[in-house]
Amino acid sequence: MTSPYSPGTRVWLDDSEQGWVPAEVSSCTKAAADTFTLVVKDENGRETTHTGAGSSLPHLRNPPLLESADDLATLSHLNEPSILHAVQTRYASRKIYTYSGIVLLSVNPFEPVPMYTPDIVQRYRERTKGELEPHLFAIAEDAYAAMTFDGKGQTIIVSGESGSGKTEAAKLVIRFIASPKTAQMNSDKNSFVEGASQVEQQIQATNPILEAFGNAKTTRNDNSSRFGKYIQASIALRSLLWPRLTRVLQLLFDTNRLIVGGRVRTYLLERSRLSYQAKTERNYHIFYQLCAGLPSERLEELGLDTDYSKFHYLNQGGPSTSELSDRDKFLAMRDALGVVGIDAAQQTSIFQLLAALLHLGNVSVTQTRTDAIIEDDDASMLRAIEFLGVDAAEFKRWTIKKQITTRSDKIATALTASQAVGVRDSIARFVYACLFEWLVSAINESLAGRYGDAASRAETYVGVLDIYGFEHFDKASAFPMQAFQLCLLDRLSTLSQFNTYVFKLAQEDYVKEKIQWTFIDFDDNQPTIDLIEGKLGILALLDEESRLPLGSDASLLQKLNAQLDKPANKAVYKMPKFANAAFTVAHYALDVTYQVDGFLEKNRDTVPEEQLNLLTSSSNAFLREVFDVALHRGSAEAADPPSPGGAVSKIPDPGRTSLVGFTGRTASVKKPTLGSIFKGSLGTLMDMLRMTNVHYIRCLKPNQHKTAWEFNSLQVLAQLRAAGVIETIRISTAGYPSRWTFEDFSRRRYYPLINWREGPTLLKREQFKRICVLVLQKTSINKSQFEMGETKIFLRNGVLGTLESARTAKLNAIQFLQTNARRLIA
Ligand code: AD9
Ligand code: MG
Repeated sequence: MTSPYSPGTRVWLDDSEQGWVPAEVSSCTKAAADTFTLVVKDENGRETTHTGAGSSLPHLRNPPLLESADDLATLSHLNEPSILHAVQTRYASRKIYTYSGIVLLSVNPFEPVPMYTPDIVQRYRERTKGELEPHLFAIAEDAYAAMTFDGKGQTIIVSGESGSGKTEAAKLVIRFIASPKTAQMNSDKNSFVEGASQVEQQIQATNPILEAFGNAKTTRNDNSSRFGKYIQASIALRSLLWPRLTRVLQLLFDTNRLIVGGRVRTYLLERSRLSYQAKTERNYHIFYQLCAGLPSERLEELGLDTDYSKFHYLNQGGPSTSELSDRDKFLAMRDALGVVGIDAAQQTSIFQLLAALLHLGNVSVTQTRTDAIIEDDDASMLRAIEFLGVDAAEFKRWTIKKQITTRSDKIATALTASQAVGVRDSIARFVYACLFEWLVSAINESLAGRYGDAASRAETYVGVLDIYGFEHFDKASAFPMQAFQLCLLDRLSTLSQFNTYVFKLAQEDYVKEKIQWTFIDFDDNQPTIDLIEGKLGILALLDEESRLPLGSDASLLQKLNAQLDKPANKAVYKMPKFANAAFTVAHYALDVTYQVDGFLEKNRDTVPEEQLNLLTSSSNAFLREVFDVALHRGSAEAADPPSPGGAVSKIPDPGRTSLVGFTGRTASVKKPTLGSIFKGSLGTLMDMLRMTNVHYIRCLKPNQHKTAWEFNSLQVLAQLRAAGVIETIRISTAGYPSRWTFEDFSRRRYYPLINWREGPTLLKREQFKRICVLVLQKTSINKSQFEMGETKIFLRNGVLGTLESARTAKLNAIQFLQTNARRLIA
């Protein structure tokens, strides 16, 4: 065996600080059969000796020309150091985007970059992906083109850890799609595109609203999304019967992209933040915006103050980012509310409700020796109940007492102060979650659009999925938000490999067709998915325990261990070594330890029945409407998803299970727990993703301090690994993305490529394979680029393009001949 390591060969050496450093081979000697001894000199002239075989020797480095390739899939040496190096070199020259096969990698610049100006938008319109520098606009355009081509819905999945740039990317994609062809995309991120149609403006207005109510400052990100979001722009096609023709027509005649509506779906808003924030974090932006932005007389009416530190729900965390930006954001947010049709009166009601929650958090609960007490004249309580429109005595009663129903009687027993605070906070969280639902619903009503003449057109959509990021270094995860995100990633990684052409079935096809093939192992996440979502999986057990009156975290853990700690789950489920109230799940990205402490409480997260009755019969008409929308959204949508018709109505609705998760007055309906909402949302979301073409944007966070243009190799490497980037490229370059039966390939498609004298005159079944070979010879396709199976021909990436060009050229030539021949005869 010859060595690929001749003197002068460029290689990578392991380095504990940078991951790898470049080096050059000085000499290579054969030690044994396949074993070589290399002497290698690094950049600083330091020599080291390495003996080994195959992959235990240093990784090969790519030729300089390829080192910062646009597309990692084109690297001739596809190894971790080369991939990392390419991304790093590009980032150093201010190129934040890199293709990685079908995935776009995006490294956060942490400062504004001039890459999204109107002329750049126009430049990426109607260009195919490889034509220009990698960009998220190219992915958006690719999705748009795919949609107009076959009418199928498209989803762009944006993923990455917290603060990596998902939300910014999602916003830019939506802005690209929802702006007119001649858009003047404003460089100010928060203003609308000039010349955008009403519905385009409405789609863009969803951002400042949802960010105000659903984003907050965290340690990782000053504007961290605390909910998952799928936003779609519905686009009218002229005709679905002739999709190709439509594309041509649109290129020729259409000056406007026919955005006819849109829709937002949200997932699992983090509710605990409403009543508790860590020292360095904040509550939802909206509260600070309100205090900074409302005129002083309105503040006074609502009992608010620019000094928000008076409020318990706002003073546990860190300071406001800056009052100025909160005020500006408030104004932008209020304009946006107007754009989606939430009028001044409704805005006033929303602000009043938010004020009510702040006062609620200040209700002081004390305790006698055993029982909780709230003073009758507690000023905060009086304000809160006034705004909430509920009776003071009743409200107080059911905050400090709980009702127990026995067989014959109802008895009210006293709560402790901390239990009463728990009730108080649960009300605040519940009302806020309902308000968020109401907002989403109001937004969707306005986005459902007034179709006008577009109603008669077939319709499809491009959607963007922006999920909350987890932190790679957080090994202990919070339930349910981060668990949801991780489970989604588990599912997506399976889906992405599914989409990377070579998945299990494909490999089985190779075997069936008896082609030369070494099986490629890839992490199959099914065991983890089953562990969590299976019939007797974690979520099912959690739900069962939550429904037991005497259920507890400890007995939940016992059940989990009894059920799941078995040899079959060895790789995915672990009990902690020490007597810790926790369990560990091996997710795709990383192993996460879940502390069971408070699991049940979080899963139930319910407001006492008596408080619910009180709130839902409030004298505040707006609040009643909020509950009505939020509490009935689940059942209403299950019956008839209010989608804007056409192709969209066939899509299962992942928002069907209401976030609030309570079906209101129908007593017979079980209150869904967070776990079951979680499972439902995940399932329907996956169903929808499967029905669409999926495109991927993977965001990377280059450092933990949010410093512009600082690249920490080890941190990026960890993210590339967790995201399966390397794995995905490896699989996609190893496989055969196109496969045809001999008959389809020869008779149906490429017969014109062979000379009629060479080809058999009669196309018999046994001759199809021979024609395939002739076609490939004729077009000089290298032997390494295809494989012949028993009934099918398998082609490597790119071969089909060559064949198609050859075919078009041949057909044109034939047509030319025919035309001239006719002319001659005539
Ligand atoms: V989280 O999971 O919601 O906590 P994201 O969404 O991944 O997170 P986000 O998009 O909010 O991160 O980006 C974090 C910050 O990075 C932004 O507030 C910007 O300051 C910065 N950022 C992200 N993308 C870009 C960009 N394309 N250009 C300039 C950017 N700055
Ligand atoms: Mg975000």
